[in-house]
Amino acid sequence: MDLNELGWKDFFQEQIEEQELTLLPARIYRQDVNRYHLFSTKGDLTGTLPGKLFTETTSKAELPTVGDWVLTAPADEHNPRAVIIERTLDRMSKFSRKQAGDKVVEQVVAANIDTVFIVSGLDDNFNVNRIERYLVLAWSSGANPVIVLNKADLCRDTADKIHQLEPIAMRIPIHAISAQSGEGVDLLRQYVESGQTAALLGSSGVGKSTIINALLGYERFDTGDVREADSKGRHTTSFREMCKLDAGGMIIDTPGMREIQIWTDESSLAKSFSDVEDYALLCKFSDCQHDSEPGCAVQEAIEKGNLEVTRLESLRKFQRELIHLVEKQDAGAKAEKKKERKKFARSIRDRPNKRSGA
Ligand SMILES: Nc1nc2c(ncn2[C@@H]2O[C@H](COP(=O)(O)OP(=O)(O)OP(=O)(O)O)[C@@H](O)[C@H]2O)c(=O)[nH]1
Ligand SMILES: [Mg+2]
Ligand SMILES: [Zn+2]
Repeated sequence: MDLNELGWKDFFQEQIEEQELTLLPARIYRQDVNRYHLFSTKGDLTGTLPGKLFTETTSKAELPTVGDWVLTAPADEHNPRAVIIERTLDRMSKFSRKQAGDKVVEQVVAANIDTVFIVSGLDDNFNVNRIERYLVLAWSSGANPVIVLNKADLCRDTADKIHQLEPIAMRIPIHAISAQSGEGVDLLRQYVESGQTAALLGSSGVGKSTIINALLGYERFDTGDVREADSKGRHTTSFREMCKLDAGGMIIDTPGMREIQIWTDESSLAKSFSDVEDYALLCKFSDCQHDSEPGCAVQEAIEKGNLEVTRLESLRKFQRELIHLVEKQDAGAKAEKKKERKKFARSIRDRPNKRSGA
């Protein structure tokens, strides 16, 4: 494999400093705690992260993850496959969510991806609100979202379901496929040509691993049954993994997400709702809340049937979530600072007194 096939771009080359030219670039395809599996021009490698990288990192999201490019040095003269990760290169894109649970921590699910496939089943799994939520995350990632509706073989009203997605998808491509019969799978190949990287995201049981197997032409990943009652999956895939497609291109399988809590910012949210935002620019007042102000272009578009009222409602809901997220983040940062101040005070208090000591 040459570097370009692995997804190397000028963006990464430009980050390499003179003194790093002897280091070997490699790309993480799987992570087991502090053991990284890497693709490189010298074949597969296993890398570890030196302790200093842990202590120097201020947030978990900065640690290398699947899809990341790292610079490596040999770790063991007897084992050419073992390397030390010296540095993670800046990311071109990243798909993040808020880590599940209470803590306000960013989890980077996949890095350096060109396309995010948002996968949904056309069975009982189909849910417009959930797809809208994934789109908010995808728009914040810096990669291009593509909606994949799988299990077309189980659905009799595919055209109607695509129609339901039109207001939220804006101009994003929507592909209805069946990974099981193979129908439409080839439509996805245009996003994973040589040098490109895509990640599959979606709930458990929608067929992410089955789609990759169909693209590969063999059963590379385990797949699992869904519950008949509600089409829910059983969380068959338990770790993220990137693999190479024969025709070029890299694809990342991910475990089905239980919660999709947003991790975004104001400007990315505006991108996900550019339909509403385009009208908002035309409102008479620049701080228009789109309620009952005179000259509100958003309300006018809704009245004329050019914009679905649900889009404005969704935008407001996500804005509230974002405010909540930022508040929790601030509170978390404050608590962290307080803890640090206490630790510092303790260290001063406990410091042996040089003058009285000796
Ligand atoms: N009828 C039908 N079943 C499918 C299709 N694609 C996948 N399945 C089935 O759906 C079930 C779940 O597929 P998986 O590929 O394991 O789903 P997943 O998204 O990887 O699920 P997790 O790994 O749990 O996140 C399996 O029984 C597949 O055989 C399809 O196009 N049509
Ligand atoms: Mg899977
Ligand atoms: Zn307005």
